Amino acid sequence: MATYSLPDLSYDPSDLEPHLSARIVELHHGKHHASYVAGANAAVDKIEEAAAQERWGDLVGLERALAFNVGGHVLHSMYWKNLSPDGGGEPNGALRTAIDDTFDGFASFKGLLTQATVGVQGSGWSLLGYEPLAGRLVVQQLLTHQDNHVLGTVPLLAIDAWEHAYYLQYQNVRADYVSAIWNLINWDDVSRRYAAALNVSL
Ligand code: MN3
Repeated sequence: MATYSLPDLSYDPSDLEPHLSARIVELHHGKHHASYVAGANAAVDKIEEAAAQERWGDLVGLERALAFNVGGHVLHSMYWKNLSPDGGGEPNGALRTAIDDTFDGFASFKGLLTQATVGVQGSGWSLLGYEPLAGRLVVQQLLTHQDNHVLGTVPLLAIDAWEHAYYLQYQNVRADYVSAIWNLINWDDVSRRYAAALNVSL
């Protein structure tokens, strides 16, 4: 039995228009995300096989494949929930207070996360996360799905900066995609993740 499975979207692909086209969402979820799910299951199986056959030299590549594919599955599973047809605007409550305290206001935070996303070199993601040791919010920039991650940080909001996330609609202008994505952010989902993250200790 497969360990990982592709989650359904909670909305129709066309529901994120005009900010994200239905075709992008269909391909991104049905092809790209699905490939990371398949890759994650394959990596789990191959590590079991390698261990059973004591092919230890295979572990370096297989562990890399595990981190890449499970990372992709985690990030995309979050991404779809972080977006909503009813999203946009600004957060409120405890998350808003933390953003204001940490980043000197929502506008400054939005600028930082925007630039972190636009500035990813090649394929990667930006994240708003909660770092439990300091007990503070942090903006991160991931390369591919896992490199550059601040270990232990609980991701709250993940923005995909791979070209497949926007190229069909925005071509090479990643900044226009990032500008549009702010209209879809599901702050209720991000706030729920923040409340849960506060209970994490390292
Ligand atoms: Mn993607």
